[in-house]
Amino acid sequence: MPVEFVAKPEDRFAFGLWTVGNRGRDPFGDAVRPKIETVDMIKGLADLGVWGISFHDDDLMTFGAPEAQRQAEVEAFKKALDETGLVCSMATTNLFHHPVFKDGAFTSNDPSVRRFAMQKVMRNIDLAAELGAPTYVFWGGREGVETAAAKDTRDALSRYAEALDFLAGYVLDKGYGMRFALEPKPNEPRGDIFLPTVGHALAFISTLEHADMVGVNPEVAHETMSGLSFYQAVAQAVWQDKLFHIDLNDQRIGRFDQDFRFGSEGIKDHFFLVRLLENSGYAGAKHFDAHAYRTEDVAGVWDFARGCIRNYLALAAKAREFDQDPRVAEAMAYSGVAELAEPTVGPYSSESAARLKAESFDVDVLATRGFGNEALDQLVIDHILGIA
Ligand code: GCO
Ligand code: MN
Ligand code: MN
Repeated sequence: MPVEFVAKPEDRFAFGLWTVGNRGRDPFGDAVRPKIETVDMIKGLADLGVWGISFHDDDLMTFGAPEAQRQAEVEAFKKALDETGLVCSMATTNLFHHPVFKDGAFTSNDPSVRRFAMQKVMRNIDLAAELGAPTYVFWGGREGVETAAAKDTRDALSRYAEALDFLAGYVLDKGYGMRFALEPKPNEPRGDIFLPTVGHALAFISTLEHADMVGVNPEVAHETMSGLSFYQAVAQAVWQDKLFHIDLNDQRIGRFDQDFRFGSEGIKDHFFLVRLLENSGYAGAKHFDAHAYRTEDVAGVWDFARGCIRNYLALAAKAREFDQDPRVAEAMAYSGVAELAEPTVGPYSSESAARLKAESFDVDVLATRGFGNEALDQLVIDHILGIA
């Protein structure tokens, strides 16, 4: 009998309008399934116990349409939120689809394109504030190059920082109270994208004028495309109090951006990720930025959405079981997990430096210690496989 998992609004699951709305277009082929109306998407997600919905300006309002039509589209969205109790958990700007952004948005070589991009963001920030979105995401899909001859990366990063400083200034000036989250990605659609990894983004954020209101929105697929550990990226973001949002999906190393159903590929990595999110006190949206396989019809889209939630909840249950298993506690003690939480020498003082210099170590004895990581990791596998 399959185990039932029921999502509750407190779980803070969220989806982007463009995720369940994905119609299966890829660079080689056209849409394979019909459009699901925004209102139907919101109702369908509410039925699955989802808490939040996110959008790009152009998902919600037709780009370039008359203001009256755009207003009507927003009103229909608001009504669907009211009727279902879903919240707007994040908003973002489409700075990648229109040909005007082919050379970038904040980092286009054309200053008029840069100003247009910033105006587009400001207008959508106004709407995001009206809808109560706590987080505004910046994914710079077109901020990059195919040839390094085309841009001086130092200038591009200066323009990127200028845009974010200006937009943060706008949010503060208006008293909106939302925070920014930068979403790194190494490539696709550009050959090289600026701020390719979580590490690059964290370093960049520290240079910003309003660094305290800017964090990261790491995505499983993007770190994995770089061959990096998503878990390590998220853990460092948590450690630096910079995990403002997260894009959950799945991905195989070395492939194109697959945006697979959460937990469908890297089950062990996802076990550690979910355990980290659950144990770290992360209270933001658990936002699925993924889409159904291109083979699917509309029924398959809902199978996909259910699968994302089911896999998260199942891994959270596994993580709890793991943390409650006395054999795990014993194996962790043997491995010295808690010893790493003890300070090594404490803060510097001339006395403590002298004490450390005088300490003697029997390195040959120290070198004989086994850390028991094989046994500990096998318990992880046993729990994941349900044979613990
Ligand atoms: C991608 C990105 C996008 C962004 C979205 C919100 O690789 O396509 O993940 O889906 O998350 O544009 O910024
Ligand atoms: Mn994303
Ligand atoms: Mn992606």
